[in-house]
Amino acid sequence: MRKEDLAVYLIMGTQNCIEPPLQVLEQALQAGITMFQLREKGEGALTGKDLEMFARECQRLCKQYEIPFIVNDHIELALKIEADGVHIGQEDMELEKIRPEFKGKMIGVSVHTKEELVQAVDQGTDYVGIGPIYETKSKQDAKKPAGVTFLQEARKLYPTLPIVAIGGITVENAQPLKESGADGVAVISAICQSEDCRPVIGSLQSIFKA
Ligand code: TZP
Ligand code: MG
Repeated sequence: MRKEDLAVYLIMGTQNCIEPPLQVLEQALQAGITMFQLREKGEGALTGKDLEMFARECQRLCKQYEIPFIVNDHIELALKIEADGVHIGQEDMELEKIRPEFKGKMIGVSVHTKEELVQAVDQGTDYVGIGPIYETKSKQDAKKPAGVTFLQEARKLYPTLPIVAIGGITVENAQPLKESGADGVAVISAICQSEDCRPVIGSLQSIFKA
């Protein structure tokens, strides 16, 4: 994968948005997000055919703007609709097991410890997500905010690994993440809960695309 794709990585599910989700996604694509992950989770989350239909709509928009379309957790769905990749956590399927089905596609893994990081890299992850860096309201079972220490450590260990920082990231607190070695930031609320996501995306871009 291209590390540049991680610069401004939008994660979104229908439950995250204050405006209609497809409208949020299209506006974010227009404003210049570099990657998109559909993360449909929690109370009222779409399932089955409804989820598939929504995923296909998101995918169609991402194709139109030539942005990678990643599916969180739903491995079967990602395969069925031929998404550009999947993102998995430590509780999900093991990377090694799914790699054969995702040859030539992206697999991203969330890691919180050095052991998890080393394992993900050894198993051939395309990128890792590190966080939560700051306090987040968007993930119910989020771990305690970890700050930048582990991010810095990960960058030292793997100078060329694509790394995206996640958790409570806003325009105001993003700069230290660049300095700590992140290739980009993955955000939910900074975009989905904003009245106008365009200036947010513009500012994040100017930090990470520079
Ligand atoms: N994983 C770690 S924190 C988080 C996820 C999915 C939520 C990030 O959302 P926000 O609103 O950008 O803090
Ligand atoms: Mg998961």
